[in-house]
Amino acid sequence: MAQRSIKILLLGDGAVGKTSLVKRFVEQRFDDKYIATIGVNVKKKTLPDLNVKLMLWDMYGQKMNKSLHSSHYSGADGAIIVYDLTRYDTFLSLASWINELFSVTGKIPFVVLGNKLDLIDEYENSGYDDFDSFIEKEQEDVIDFYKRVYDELPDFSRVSPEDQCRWAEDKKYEIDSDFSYYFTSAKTGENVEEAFRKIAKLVIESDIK
Ligand code: G3D
Ligand code: MG
Repeated sequence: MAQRSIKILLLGDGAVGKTSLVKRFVEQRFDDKYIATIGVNVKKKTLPDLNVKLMLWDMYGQKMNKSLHSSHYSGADGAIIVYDLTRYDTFLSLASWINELFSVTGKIPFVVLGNKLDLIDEYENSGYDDFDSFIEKEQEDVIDFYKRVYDELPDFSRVSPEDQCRWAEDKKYEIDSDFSYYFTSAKTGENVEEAFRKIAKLVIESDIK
């Protein structure tokens, strides 16, 4: 079968780590020099076992440039929507990124990444004593987010909010559904490969349906 080319958008507020995640996944490295992405930068990576070539569209992450964004959305097969675990405002932006995306593409598969997992240990201003309590709070927020998205976008996923909530109790770092969620670090590489492969699989599965 011919290799399928899949267009994946990287979305999320500025400096959450979109460019770093792509670099980690495609080039297996991490630079801590911050070069703001201008417009869009497309990187490719083939996953031979899945017989796909991922076209990763790394978008400039400021919301002021909505029309610029939207012009790149069309034809997208899936999205990776990133927030920064150390900046709550970037988490609150998730819903608007999804709404903006879906207004152009309709409902397409996506994964949500809470990035900079490596910083959580050192995160001084969180108000939480330790990593576990931070993660617990983060999970509650994620569950709220899922519920909100479900209210706004009924029928999107076959997985019920109750199933998502079970995840909170299990304290896993991933929800295995159309709504996949990972905590990642572009710096250490934790969960990066998993997240990019997941979106590829979700797109392939959504084709078969
Ligand atoms: P963006 O493309 O979403 O705008 P970038 O974000 O990938 O350019 O990253 C913004 C900043 O966050 C950069 O740091 C980058 O090194 C850092 N960063 C990205 N991912 C991670 C991560 O997983 N862990 C840590 N610790 N830092 C990360 P600077 O300091 O150059 O602004
Ligand atoms: Mg960037």
